[in-house]
Amino acid sequence: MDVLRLVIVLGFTKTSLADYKYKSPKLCEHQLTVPTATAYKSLTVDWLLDCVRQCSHDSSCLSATFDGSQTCYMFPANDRNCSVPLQLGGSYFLKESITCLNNGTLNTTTHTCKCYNGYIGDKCQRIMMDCTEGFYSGHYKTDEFSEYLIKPTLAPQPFYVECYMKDIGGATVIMMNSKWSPFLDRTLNWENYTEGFGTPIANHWIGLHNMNYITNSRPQHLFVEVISGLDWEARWRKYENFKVEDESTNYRMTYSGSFPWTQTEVGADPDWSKVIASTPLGDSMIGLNGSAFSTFDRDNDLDVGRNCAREYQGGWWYNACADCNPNSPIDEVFWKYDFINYEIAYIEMLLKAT
Ligand SMILES: [Ca+2]
Repeated sequence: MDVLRLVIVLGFTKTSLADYKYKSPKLCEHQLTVPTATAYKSLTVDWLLDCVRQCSHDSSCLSATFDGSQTCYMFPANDRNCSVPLQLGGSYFLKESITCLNNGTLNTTTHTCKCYNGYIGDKCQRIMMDCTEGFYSGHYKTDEFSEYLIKPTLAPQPFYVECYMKDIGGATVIMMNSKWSPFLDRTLNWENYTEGFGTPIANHWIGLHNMNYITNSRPQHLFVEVISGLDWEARWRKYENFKVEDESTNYRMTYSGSFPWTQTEVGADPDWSKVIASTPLGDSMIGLNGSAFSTFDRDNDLDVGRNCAREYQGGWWYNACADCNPNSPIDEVFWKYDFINYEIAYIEMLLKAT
């Protein structure tokens, strides 16, 4: 290979390797003839680019040479001193070190980035669209629950949510109302429910805007968890393909089906290990499918004689009115089926992408 061809090959190589993870070839500035590394693999390739590709795909390969007889030698060491011997006309390249973006940290053994705060990708270059994507990216699989940034495809800006990672296989929390946080204020109005209130981990509502972005960016199932103060068991119910439409419909809510959810169903999902009561949650959202959202100052319910939101002291998809009332001061919260005589201590709703 003459000098001109080498330059052409390398120029093309740098461009073509843009898709490869972190790694691009770097020529040694000088060439010595004393070997200090032993090749662990050699193979015949047509030209330098093929050698570079082979090395890029092989996690053990940290440097390689391509000699004049079309042999690619791979080395397990990143020889910064360029001491690997070269035949006349051959070339030697190194994998460059990885740069982790957005405060990601590099594992120098595996040469991979560990991302934080909701960033994902090989270089932590992108914010996850929801918690489910974050879970399956592998960066957060061992986390339990915490606050993360997400950016659903349709959202103009990223925003913070609480994610359940370890136990639920990546679920985005959209509301929580419990007796262990400050009570929800009964004066919360349309603007409050649209924009969201509270903070993740404590009592909060992520806002109808954000629910619209998450549920329209890709299909999501809604999980409702209710814990009673009587037996302290967590009862669950699943609403498939839960969707919140935009403001022009007053954030109309729809779902395709309602299902009891117990540990039996959980067993079908290998990522879901949270202990859930054998008694499922009843369907207290019955009759609400297709309802618009109402607050005391925006009565969109279907009972012309009543203002359900004012009467129930909360914001919700009331019809006429509802068998559940998750968003009022906790002592006013109810979930009629099957909690008629139970005092509810905790209610939480999560979205998991399908
Ligand atoms: Ca009304």
